[in-house]
Amino acid sequence: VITALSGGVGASKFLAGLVRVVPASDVTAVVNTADDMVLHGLSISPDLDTVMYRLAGRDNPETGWGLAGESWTVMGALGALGGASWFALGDKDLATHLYRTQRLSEGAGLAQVTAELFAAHGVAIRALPMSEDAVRTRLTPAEPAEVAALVPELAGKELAFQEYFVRLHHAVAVTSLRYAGATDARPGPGVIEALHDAAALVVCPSNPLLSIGPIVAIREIAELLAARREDVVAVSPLVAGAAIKGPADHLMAELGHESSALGVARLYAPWAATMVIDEADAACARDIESVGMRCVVAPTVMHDVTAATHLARVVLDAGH
Ligand code: FO1
Repeated sequence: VITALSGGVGASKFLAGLVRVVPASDVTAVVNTADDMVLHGLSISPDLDTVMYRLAGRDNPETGWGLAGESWTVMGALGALGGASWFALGDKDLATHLYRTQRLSEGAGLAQVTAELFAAHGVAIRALPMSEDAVRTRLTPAEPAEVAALVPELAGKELAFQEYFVRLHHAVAVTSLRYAGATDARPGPGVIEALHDAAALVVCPSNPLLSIGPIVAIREIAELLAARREDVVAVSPLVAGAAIKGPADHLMAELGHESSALGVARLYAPWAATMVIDEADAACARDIESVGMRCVVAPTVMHDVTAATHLARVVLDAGH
């Protein structure tokens, strides 16, 4: 079994390639849940759903999140009532949140509900929420006035993740980030076994601070990864200092990390022995080796599933 630490869009693309190299039933994804939120009373798990929809072949290729061929009747009606419509929940996507919310209210755990949803979508990989305890990413804006000008009601507040990411379009600088609840959080059901038993451990090309950071903020997960450091292969999501999608590059810089494959390597070096970096960053390879990691240079930009498949092969070879 291959166990992969996973965020949303980048991870889902990588996993779609990985299941072309090994049987989907041999893949376990430990998925970030620190972006999860309750909105309109619904339990929303964006990264789990992004992985599920892409592996089901139902993803929306324009957005990277949500479902293809979506309609927006409910959001339109909600907006007309003056309800919160900044976080766009499509009509079909809403069914996922209704199902999850109902099952959680019946006492099922998030891991169980996730297994049910993946099975209903015919997705054969095993997706494990990193934790069933609430771990939530929160960010402090650098310029309160900037936030106040964009969304007055967020003025002076520490931002919940989706307020930062979606409501403010990750366009405001931040001075700090924390994973609220991580100190006391236990790994989700099956996570420790999946990390312990895996033949190979992979870190998907996901945001180091927003997607991978929360997973390794759970102490038992960090300890197990460190113990298996030799077997951990990570893919840099930064190419030539830039993120393919999302705020990883400027967020790294704002929080005092170099915005480059080397900056990612410094974050991962305590618990990962191998980094895969893009050809555009070949000049970084020596520096990455000097922080104590092996470095493999390959094309990492997943333009399509063929490129993702190639990258998955490189990553699996790098682990041997
Ligand atoms: N991202 C957006 O940029 N705007 C949205 O309105 C939005 C809605 C949304 C609904 C369901 C879902 O599962 C994801 C959604 N996302 C949206 C994506 C999501 O907030 C982020 O991509 C992740 O949390 C970051 O990995």
